[in-house]
Amino acid sequence: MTEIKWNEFLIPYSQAVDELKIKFRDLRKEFLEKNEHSPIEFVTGRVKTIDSIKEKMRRRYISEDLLEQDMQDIAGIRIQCQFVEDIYDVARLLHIREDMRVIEERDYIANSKSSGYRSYHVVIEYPIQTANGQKNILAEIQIRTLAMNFWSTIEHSLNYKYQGDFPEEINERLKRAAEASFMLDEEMSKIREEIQDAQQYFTDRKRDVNNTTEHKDKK
Ligand code: 0O2
Ligand code: 0O2
Repeated sequence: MTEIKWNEFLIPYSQAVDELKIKFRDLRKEFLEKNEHSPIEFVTGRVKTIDSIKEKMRRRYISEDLLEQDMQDIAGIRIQCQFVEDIYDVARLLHIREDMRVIEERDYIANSKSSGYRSYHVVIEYPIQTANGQKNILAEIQIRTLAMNFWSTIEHSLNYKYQGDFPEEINERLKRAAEASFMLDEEMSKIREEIQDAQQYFTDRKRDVNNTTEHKDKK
């Protein structure tokens, strides 16, 4: 077996992350332009580092031959939403798109992980136009609320420190924090309409102020 030329191997993944970030950020702009609530709040993305790919290959017994099909998150996109309901709206939007194909979904909101982790994962097949023609790659889209993201970012950094082997007390506190964050999401969902009305009011006022300033400047 020939050694993988990593930099070359990662080119289509990097292109996919760049393209998908632009597409999802544009989708948000489209909602705002139309004066509608955007289910997308923030979009980030990354290509897994070579070290992290190699570590996961060892941990999951993935051979080089099966890397492209068995490691679904070499290209990773993260979409943050205000409300839990938005997550399912984003998932629906992914299904109707013609520039990607949903091939797998994992609902860690309905079935949270034992760590307390909540998020909705969608694996897509995405075509990339390369110098040698089209190449279909897999990408993982993690859709979560701001509260879920807060919890998982903190837990992720603690994981680095403890390598997953948390002291019991921290483990318990993390689980309680996950519950608290879930309750926060539930409470926010209950007053969602009220919040969205307030946000609409705020946007309209900002627009009015901008229009008045523009009008004055023209005079
Ligand atoms: P971590 O792990 O959070 O410490 P730009 O497009 O210029 O605004 P840029 O520099 O390309 O931004 O980075 P962007 O879009 O902010 O994306 C990098 C971020 O991707 C990471 O920040 C994470 O927030 C996110 N990310 C990290 N790991 C994953 C993952 O496994 N899956 C997905 N879908 N997203 C991930 P950090 O600080 O690099 O990483
Ligand atoms: P990173 O550092 O985020 O890039 P596996 O990794 O084997 O457990 P699998 O089957 O590849 O899982 O996919 P899964 O479980 O749908 O998604 C794995 C990714 O989800 C992880 O990527 C994390 O980004 C995130 N994730 C899953 N469980 C947890 C958790 O308990 N806490 C946090 N903070 N994130 C989690 P990686 O590969 O771990 O790497």
